[in-house]
Amino acid sequence: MFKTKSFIIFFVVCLLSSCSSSEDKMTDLAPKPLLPIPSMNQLEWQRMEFYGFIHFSLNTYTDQSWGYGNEDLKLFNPQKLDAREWVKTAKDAGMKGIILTAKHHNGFALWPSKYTEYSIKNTPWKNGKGDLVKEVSDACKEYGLKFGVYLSPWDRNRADYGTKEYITYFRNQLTELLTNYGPVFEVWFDGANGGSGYYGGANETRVIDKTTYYDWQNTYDLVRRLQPNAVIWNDGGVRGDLRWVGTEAGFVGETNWSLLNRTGDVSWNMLHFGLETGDAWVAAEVNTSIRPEWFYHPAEDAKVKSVSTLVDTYYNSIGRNASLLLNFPIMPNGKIHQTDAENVIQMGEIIRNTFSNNLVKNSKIAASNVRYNRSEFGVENLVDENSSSYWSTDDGIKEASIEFHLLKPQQINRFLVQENIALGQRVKSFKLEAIIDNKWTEIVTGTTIGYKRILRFPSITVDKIRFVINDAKDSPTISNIGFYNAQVMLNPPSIFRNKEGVVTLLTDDVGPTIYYTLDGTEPDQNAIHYTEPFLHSDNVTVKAVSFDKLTQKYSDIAEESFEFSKLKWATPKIKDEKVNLIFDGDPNTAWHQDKNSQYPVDLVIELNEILKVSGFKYYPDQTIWGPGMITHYEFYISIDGVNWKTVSAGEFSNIKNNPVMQIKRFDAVNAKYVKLRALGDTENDSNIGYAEFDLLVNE
Ligand code: FUL
Repeated sequence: MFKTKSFIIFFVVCLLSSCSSSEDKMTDLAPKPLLPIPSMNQLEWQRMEFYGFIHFSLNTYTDQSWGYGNEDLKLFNPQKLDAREWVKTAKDAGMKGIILTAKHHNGFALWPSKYTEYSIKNTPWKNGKGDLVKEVSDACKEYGLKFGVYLSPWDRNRADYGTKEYITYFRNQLTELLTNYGPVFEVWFDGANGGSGYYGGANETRVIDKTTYYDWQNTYDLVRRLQPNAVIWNDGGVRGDLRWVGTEAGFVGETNWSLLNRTGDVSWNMLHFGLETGDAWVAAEVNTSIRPEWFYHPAEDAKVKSVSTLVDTYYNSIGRNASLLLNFPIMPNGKIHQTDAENVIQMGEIIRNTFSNNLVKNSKIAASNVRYNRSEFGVENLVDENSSSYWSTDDGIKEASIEFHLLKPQQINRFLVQENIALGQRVKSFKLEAIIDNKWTEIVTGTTIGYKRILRFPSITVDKIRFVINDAKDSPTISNIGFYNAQVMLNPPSIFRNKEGVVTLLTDDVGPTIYYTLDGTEPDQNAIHYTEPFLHSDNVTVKAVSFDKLTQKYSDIAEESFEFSKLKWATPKIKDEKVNLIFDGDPNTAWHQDKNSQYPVDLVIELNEILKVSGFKYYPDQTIWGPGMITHYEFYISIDGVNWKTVSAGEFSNIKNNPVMQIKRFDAVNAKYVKLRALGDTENDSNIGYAEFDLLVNE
């Protein structure tokens, strides 16, 4: 009986294969998918690579990062808003979609939701007749971009936040967003909850368990039903389709597996590097803002990420198997600031130019192994610009190399490689070698590849290069390879001075030389050649320029003036000498208060002269998710060190996810002593960490 059955199956299989097309044969010989693999939605999403975020709300009018939920609706009246302009900027930059913060933590809805009065319908904008979600989704349709929504689960406005009723409210709003505005490519559920809020007038602290309170599974089912093609982002307890990378600074780990475990705890390492052994496909999305903060703050107009920083962010996200979600903080008039728009468009242009000419497209290519010698898995697939064709090896072959012989020597400094992730992520480590001085020489090494991996290295001129896979989980399946020659980035150098007066100048690309002056004149090749940090503790203006020898071009000139020095400052109450690390001008070193201190925890600084102080800067310890970032503070000044006056108090919103420089300003006041008092910290253990502390001092 068994034999007869097997024979019939064998017969049917033979019959089918003899009638099958060559495409089917290819499938027969194709490597088996290495589980887990991405869903169709995840694949489609990954191919988008680059898309924009829009942060716009009442916060824009109150200079806040996280509104409490009681901000006045009358404030919202953007007079020059044209959503088409936002979308056009995104498109010009090379983005493929836009995600709008339809409701941030303050609960203010950018669409006329039926379920709340705290929405755009009760603002002066368009006499309450406006619907910004519609305007953005319509503009996306017009420009051919995809549209996504951010809906904050935490709602500081709602009286019922924390109860079951709120979950119904949340799902009602989600239903409105996913029903009335056409296709949505991504739904963003922010996990933040800072506790305190207005909550309909209760003005209290409400902390929920983000893994259980929102009953995610049913919310996900709702999303799948209403928008079957959308991917879900969630940094809460229940895995979505995409994962946060553990930082908002704009980079993911160089090793980046698109995998996590479906259940169980997720550590920071897992977010940042993925999990090689993970049982679910949960790809990485790098979310970052073009300015330090997510919402618009006029004080950040000079802090827009430069073109070179944006290009760097591209390599550190899309170039590391992640997507890039780049945020535009909208100004109160409803526009994207010109600098932000110009920088992102230039960045897009640089990326387009860099990757427009694959220097190995017409080279001779040979691989150490081609899967069963079949041309459908041949090396031609690597340069055919078709992401579903690929090269692969026989089963069981996990080490391989591919050699490229160029027609003539070429200068290269970028390498791009893609796996055919539809069959799973496989490569664990690889390297590049080139013939230099007649022998194969290692140029650069890498670990994971995934959807896309780009490596940067100093320019070399070569005619023979090889890509070597050292190890893979299974036969590698590579869909695309490219070598490129990117232009050197010529940006003005960054200028720093520490407490001791040591000045450091930095460029952000390998290659340019720096020249500087200290006498106010414009630097050029005849100025001082910068080779190492130098001492200058007096009043001084440093002017510096980057210079590219090859093209003989200069960057714009950077200028920084240093007036007063922190040399005189002291912290008499603190015995630990390491406290000086908070004045050393080095953002990578930090000092921590004693873990056992009792709240409030004070940092008292004696200035030893009277200064006119109009604000302070607190830079938290940059160890990612390191202990003790201050969340709530009070700031005091004093003339005698005995009588203190409060000049500023409040919260450092979102400091854990985005530990940027915290700047607080107040009316200028004379001070000989200052005190930064911590009332709470991110880990609740009073082990407060400070990387840098500084004052804003008026003449
Ligand atoms: C964070 C939020 O708290 C920020 O305000 C911002 O919306 C960012 C995208 O996510 O967690």
